[in-house]
Amino acid sequence: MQIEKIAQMFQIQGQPVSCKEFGSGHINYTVKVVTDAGLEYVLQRINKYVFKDPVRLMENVSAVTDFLRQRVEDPRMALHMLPTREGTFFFQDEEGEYWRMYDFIGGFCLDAPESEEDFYQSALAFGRFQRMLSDFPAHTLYETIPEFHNTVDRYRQFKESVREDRCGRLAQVREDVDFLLDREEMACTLQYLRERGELPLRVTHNDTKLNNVLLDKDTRKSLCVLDLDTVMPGLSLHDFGDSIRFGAATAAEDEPDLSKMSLDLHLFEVYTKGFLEAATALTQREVELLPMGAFVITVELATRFMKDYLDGDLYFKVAYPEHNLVRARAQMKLAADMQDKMEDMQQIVARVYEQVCG
Ligand code: ADP
Ligand code: GN1
Ligand code: MG
Repeated sequence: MQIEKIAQMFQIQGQPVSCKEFGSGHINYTVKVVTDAGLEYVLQRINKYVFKDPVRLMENVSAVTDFLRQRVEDPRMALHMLPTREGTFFFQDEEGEYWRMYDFIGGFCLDAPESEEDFYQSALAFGRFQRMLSDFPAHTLYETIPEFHNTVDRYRQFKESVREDRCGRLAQVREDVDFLLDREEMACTLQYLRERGELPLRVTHNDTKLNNVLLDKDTRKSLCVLDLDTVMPGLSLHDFGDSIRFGAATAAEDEPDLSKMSLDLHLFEVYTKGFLEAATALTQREVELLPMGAFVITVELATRFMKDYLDGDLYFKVAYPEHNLVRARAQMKLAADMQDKMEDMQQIVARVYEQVCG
């Protein structure tokens, strides 16, 4: 079915005059739709391989966006979904694909911070997001990807792919696999604490990359958080950690030159400040474990990229055949640097906590 036709299934104003793929997400197919009435929309095809029940996923997104819209002063600070002409929040085409439509929010997303202020703004956005959802009824949320940040389970899946070696790629990556296996115990720390009830379960975003935050094009202040497909009960430490992994790294997530990849401690400090200022009052334990959150999520993602490489690139969009391997290695290099800088990070957190909450 033509993309223009799909766009017309939703309650848009005017006729589509342009439909262009955009954004740099790894999961959904995203199109910007412009109409002859001068309005702009975002049309997305939900990835059915990743999200097994798109209808329940859309119920989550709809509940969360409704909830947020009642709490923000500027409508651009929460996503707004457009219903179809039949009044549902998704359209299913004849191939069984699910589509949804958002109002386009005038602003921009960054794949790397251009200044420390950009990164600070994203910390405020994710911190606010967590705070605003602190009284959302968490039990009503469907788990869109079960065990999404259960690192123990991620390792189980990774080891399964290593055993199966479906594409015969293992021989080439033995050392990388060993690197990850050597860090399994440490990477599973947060999951063990979660299972023992030592960390509070909160409504979290679970995919807190910088490019999931929209910045205002004039003021560069953060407007809103995007990509709500993985909003589920989870750990604040994963949200904090994923932002650090992506935004406080000295190179892109898929940098092939590993000598360029490390953790920027100054950016780590900048984000910590914004997050502690805006997030729900974190427990002492959560605050102490923030640096561990960064390490855990980085190793976890490395196992996910490596698993996908071994499986033959089924999950993440890839631009070239070795892309997942390059991504995995970049994350491993970053994780190793985080391990070396663990004490520095802990000192920074203690200092910032004293300034912000002391
Ligand atoms: P993915 O799961 O593939 O990452 P996202 O929901 O993050 O999908 O969307 C991909 C990109 O599309 C975002 O990084 C952002 O640039 C852009 N985008 C998504 N929704 C909107 C919106 N409502 N307004 C403006 N841009 C958007
Ligand atoms: C995916 O959807 P996107 O591109 O924002 C992935 C995240 C990874 C990220 C790595 C649903 O995020 O978990 O951390 O890629 N999302 C899903 O860039 O798996
Ligand atoms: Mg995204």
